[in-house]
Amino acid sequence: MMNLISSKRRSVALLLDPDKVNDNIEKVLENATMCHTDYLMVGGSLTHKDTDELIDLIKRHCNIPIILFPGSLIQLSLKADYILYLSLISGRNPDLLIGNQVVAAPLLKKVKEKVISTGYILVSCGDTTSVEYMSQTMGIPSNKNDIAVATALAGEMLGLKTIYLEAGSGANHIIPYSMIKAVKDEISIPLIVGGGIRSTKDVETIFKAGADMVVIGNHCETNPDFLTEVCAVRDELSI
Ligand code: 1GP
Repeated sequence: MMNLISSKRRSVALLLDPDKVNDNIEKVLENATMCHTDYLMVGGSLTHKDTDELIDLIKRHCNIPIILFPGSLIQLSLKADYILYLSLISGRNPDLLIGNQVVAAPLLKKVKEKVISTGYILVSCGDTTSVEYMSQTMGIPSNKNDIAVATALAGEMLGLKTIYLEAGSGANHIIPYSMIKAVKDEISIPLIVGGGIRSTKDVETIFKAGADMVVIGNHCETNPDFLTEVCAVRDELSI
């Protein structure tokens, strides 16, 4: 299971927010399958729709593994193939650092093998994002690589299994190359990066900086071909 996010092979995850899923979903899944999308992530900052329902629907239409990316406790589902057990280690909101994890632990115990403990690190990349506002935490300034590195290292030494650098959905710009690289150079666990990705150049930058997995959300909703282009970049860089 731990090779889900392997440092040996780059991967692409398409983020599906249950609130934003519409009649197009079958087409989206067909396209995701065609371009060999590695994972589908399910979750969002303010989602209130039934996560189980979306996961069932996805499973009826494709075989891409599903990673739950819960924005809150009400999004918990045991039906996903993997569950990101997120601790918002860039923030100082105790509920998101450990409180919610305690509430969820007895339930998740049943599916321990699916759980991936994740150091979730917000980085401020422009205007305040939904995740910053909803979490009531500030992201790390995008020019403070030393803080990002120290935070990621703390996460690794606390025993977390992966680090997720998050600019926030719709961020004005991606997390800078130098920050991703600085973090990657210091940690030995896999690195996920997402938020504000709008071009293949962004994807290339993030992969070249050392990300093991990129997560794309918003931009695929308006530009369905984008996912194919992102997967092509992954493939080119993997040659
Ligand atoms: C996943 O929050 C991101 O890390 C998704 O961001 O919607 O901007 O791609 P976008």
